[in-house]
Amino acid sequence: MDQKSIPSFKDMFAKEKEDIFFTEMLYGSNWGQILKMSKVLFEKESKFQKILIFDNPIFGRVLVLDNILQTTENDEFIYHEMLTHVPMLAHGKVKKVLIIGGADGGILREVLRHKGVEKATMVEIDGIALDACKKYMPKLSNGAFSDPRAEVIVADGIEYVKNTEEKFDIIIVDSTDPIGPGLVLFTQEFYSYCKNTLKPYGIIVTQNGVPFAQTKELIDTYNTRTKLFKDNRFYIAPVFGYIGGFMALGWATDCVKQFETPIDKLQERLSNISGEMKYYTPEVHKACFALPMYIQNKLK
Ligand code: AG3
Repeated sequence: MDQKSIPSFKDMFAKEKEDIFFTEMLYGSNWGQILKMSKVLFEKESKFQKILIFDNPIFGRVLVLDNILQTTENDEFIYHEMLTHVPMLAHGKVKKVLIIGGADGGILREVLRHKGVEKATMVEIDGIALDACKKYMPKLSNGAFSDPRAEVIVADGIEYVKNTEEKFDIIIVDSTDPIGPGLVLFTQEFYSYCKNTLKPYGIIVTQNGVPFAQTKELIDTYNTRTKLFKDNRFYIAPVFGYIGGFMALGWATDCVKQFETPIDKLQERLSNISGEMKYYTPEVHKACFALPMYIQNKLK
């Protein structure tokens, strides 16, 4: 089904009595996933991308950008906890965090759970996506946008890291896949600006797709970042809405000891975080860096 030929999902609901489905074909035309849309809440084409928000009985509210599922209310905790707490707890003294992307506010919410954080700056390119998420997916940010420690800037992430004089302990790149507006966030140029924006013990983490299906993305990122950082590796988490098994999350830093933070330190630092974890544990933190052989083979 050609998504572009559909004028409006809302119109279809008005006319049709049959169920209506969202089809995602991220990995080419041979494999995809479909989700029933029990209700469409928002549909709009911004300057950067096509935004769609709908309800699904299994996933809850779902955010889709350019026909790719980005996050869902019911499985978002895995991705947002792992992308946030793994670098922040490994570091242990985080005061300033930079988030690139992350319109839904899930990363901002997790960052601000850390009591030691003084400022979280989020740079999101698409103001329309940001407003739509605030309005239709409020559970994701859960009040984070009104936290006084949050600074939200609507701007291009690469321009921001190129020009800012601020330095951060952690940079979290919560991007789309390397297509459309997200593409530039996978370049050597972008990573080198990020490196300059990190403090001495700083760590940058990124989303790097599903290795089984997006192998080139994994290898390209690995090769690019090996040129820039002393420690460059991936860790894994299974995110149900990102079909294809484990998702790879990228980790890069010049401070090699961050990777070795012992489990008792991680445990101790957990007390500086408010609320409960749904996925992260110090044991999961240690284990997630152990890569299955099919992934290791790609990184030789
Ligand atoms: N951004 C990552 C979406 C990746 C989709 N890729 C895939 N299915 N292989 C998520 C944004 C959540 N804040």
